[in-house]
Amino acid sequence: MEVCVYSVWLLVCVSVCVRSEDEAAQHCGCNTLHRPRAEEEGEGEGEEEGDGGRNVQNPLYKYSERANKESVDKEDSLSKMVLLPGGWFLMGTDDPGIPQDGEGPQRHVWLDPFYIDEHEVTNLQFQLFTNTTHHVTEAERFGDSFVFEGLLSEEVKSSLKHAVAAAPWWSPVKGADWRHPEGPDSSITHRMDHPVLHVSWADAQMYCEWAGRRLPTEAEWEFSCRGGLKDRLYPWGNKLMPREQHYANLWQGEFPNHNTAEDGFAQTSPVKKFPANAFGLYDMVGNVWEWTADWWSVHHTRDHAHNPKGPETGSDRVKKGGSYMCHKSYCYRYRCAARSQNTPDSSASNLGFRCAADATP
Ligand SMILES: [Ca+2]
Ligand SMILES: [Ca+2]
Repeated sequence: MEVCVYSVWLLVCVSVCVRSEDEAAQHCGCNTLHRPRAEEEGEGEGEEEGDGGRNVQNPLYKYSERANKESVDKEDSLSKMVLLPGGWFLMGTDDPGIPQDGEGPQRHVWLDPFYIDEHEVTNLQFQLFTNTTHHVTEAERFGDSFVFEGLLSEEVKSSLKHAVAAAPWWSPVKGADWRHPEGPDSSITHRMDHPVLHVSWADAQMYCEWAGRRLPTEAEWEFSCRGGLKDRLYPWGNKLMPREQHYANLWQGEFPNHNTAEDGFAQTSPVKKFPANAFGLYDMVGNVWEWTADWWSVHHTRDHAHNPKGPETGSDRVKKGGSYMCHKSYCYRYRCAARSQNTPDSSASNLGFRCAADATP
């Protein structure tokens, strides 16, 4: 039984699904965070959508074109990339932790060789991008973004009028953006090596384009996560904590009220703080969720697929890997087969990205 409740916060209309206890155990609420669609606000008529959902009227893309013409020495600032061989691999699972997310069925997928960033894009890297291109993120343009309430100062908390019904740990916070992850009174000064937050899908796409890269497809991301292992839960195997060691920045304790931070971090961690997988990739699960290029669908077949790119169109984009907010009791999504979604203009304090690139020109 699922009952949907709609609450309005300023111009933000958030759909929140109140579920049975078992279903609630699988929802951290972060896939329900979205901004009002154009038709909800009666705006946006005549916008051109094309090129895989890229809005060609969006001024953000003009920044990118300009940036690409500029001679900027950015190579040193970009993430090191790992060349992966591709080939056949098993995507998804026949033993889904969260069946309604479309984790199954398990299917044979072929990938051509590709490159992928060894870690999530950091604040320092994103800062060079914005300094060079003067890119303004969607959160900055909208003037707010979603923040996990447990991270907010008392002052910001006292200014909140509404939390998200049934997921009260999420609040749209005015002035929250990638430079101010917990609202106007916060900063990233001491977190330049942490993953950038509050970036929308378009922001992520723009960064990767500026870097001469692109977002990974969901299949590429999952291949990367698996690190060459077959049918395992995590990038390192099936046991969450081999030798009692933490392999990812997740949530320990009782969600959402008590994070013991046993792994050393109550919120994001600097990239590369936890062990790499066998491909040399860091934080594939945990730390922050990562946008992928694909539109969201929960319907898959067992048909063999070559370089799948997801549905032609959709309303949400796929994100992978879970975040520092994930706990088995609430968001068992820190597995390679796990997946979730957000509308492309969503941004939040646990969502980032990394880039990929073709191996052949
Ligand atoms: Ca943690
Ligand atoms: Ca991650």
